[in-house]
Amino acid sequence: MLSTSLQQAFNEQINHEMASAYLYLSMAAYAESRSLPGFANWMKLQTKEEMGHAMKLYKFVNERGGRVILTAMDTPKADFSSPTELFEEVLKHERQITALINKLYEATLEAKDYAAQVLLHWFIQEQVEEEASASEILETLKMAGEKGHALIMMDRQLARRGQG
Ligand code: OFO
Repeated sequence: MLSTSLQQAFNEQINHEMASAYLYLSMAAYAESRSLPGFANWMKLQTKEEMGHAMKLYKFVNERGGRVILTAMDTPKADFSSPTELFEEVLKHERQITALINKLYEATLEAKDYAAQVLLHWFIQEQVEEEASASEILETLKMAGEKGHALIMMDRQLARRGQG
């Protein structure tokens, strides 16, 4: 059985994951508006991944006899000055999520909730990948620049995400 305080902490993380999905969908919409379908593809797949994260936590809370309570989300950022700023925001956001996952993990250590710790090992590992992929794309954008050909190439590369 999940403790009351862990139940609340897990519900908060469900909110953060849903807010991540909402933010990435907003980023996808920005990319569509800039005629960058590859960037939009990457963001829409990211939205699905974040929904997956939220659902993993949702399932866990229910399996442990807890109660999922959903709460309001903030309006996500809609405007970005450039595709590079977009990925700067992705990386910043993922670093914030990593810090939240670490905090949640600390709460499970305090509560000696071993099952919750095992679940969070997956999230801790996932954050390593999330930060690495955002950082790699950001570095390429910085190196190659955002003008003409380089941006088109990057858009094509991001269009391939999810194609196996
Ligand atoms: Fe982007 O990893 Fe969940 O929030």
